[in-house]
Amino acid sequence: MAQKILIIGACGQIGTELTLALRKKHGNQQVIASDIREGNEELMNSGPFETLDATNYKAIEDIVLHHEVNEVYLMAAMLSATAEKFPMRGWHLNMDSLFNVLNLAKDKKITKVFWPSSIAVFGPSTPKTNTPQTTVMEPTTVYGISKQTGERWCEYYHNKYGVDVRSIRYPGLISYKTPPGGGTTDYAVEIYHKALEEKAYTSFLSKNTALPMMFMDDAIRATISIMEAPAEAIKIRSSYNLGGISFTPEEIAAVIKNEIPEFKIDYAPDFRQEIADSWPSSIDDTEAQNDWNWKHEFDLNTMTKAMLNGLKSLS
Ligand code: AKB
Repeated sequence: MAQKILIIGACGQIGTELTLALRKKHGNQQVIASDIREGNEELMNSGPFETLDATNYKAIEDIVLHHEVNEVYLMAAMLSATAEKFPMRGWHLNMDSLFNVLNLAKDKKITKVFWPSSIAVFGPSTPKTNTPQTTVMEPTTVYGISKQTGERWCEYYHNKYGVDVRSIRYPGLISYKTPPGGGTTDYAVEIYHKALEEKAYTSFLSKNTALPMMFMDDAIRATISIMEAPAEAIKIRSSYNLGGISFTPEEIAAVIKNEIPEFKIDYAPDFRQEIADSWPSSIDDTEAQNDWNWKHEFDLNTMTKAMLNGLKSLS
């Protein structure tokens, strides 16, 4: 059977690039983008689009049946900073959308599911550096609690109902094509925009806050590669740790300064500092390396060059 893919939340930061990458790989008509709002021109013009509320089971089912979809990537979510402001809305969106997709797979209406987890599943009692795959997990944010709960349900649906669900714990993702929205790691995207526009940036995290991060090209490659791996290679059905790079606001500013010598940074930590302080600073992804050959490519220097060149090419 030909692969027919539905991306839910296709117009967000990850969804946009994932949709375009999958369309390039499988053909434009094979990948249906869907979101509650419309996306950028490239996404809207390159293939089918459906307006979709991820919390509406019937609406997802209709699209799946109409387009004969067999694989779903569920990218819709409320991220950490926004979910702290709207806890019930965050919980409702993050959990209901996951159950909708898992239940479609349980009822054999689709055969494979990708669902993103996050480093937010970890909390202050987790070992902070080189955080292992299996460890203490006591998340303190609404978003982290929803992702940890989601992981348990993914594993449960796999064990009980044989659902082929695959997942990655994304670190902070850095990209220039589509802005992030409502995350704690968003400073590492904003900083590049402000460096080019104003040669200055005020960071909402303190200068020594190290967090795990990754350039979007690596994240898209990881997502497609876990989905393409043979089912028997995927030994973890909750979610895989995914390491990339780890840096602080001060370190990223120093690398930007190499490219833009006038660039200046100052620091005004806000409520997001507490969220960042509860998360790991670096991640051990040995299991992803062993099970499906994961290896990141971009470091802080190559990512900074790609971000600045990419943003310049868009302006
Ligand atoms: C966030 O900051 O909320 C996200 C994440 C780490 O999952 N980027």
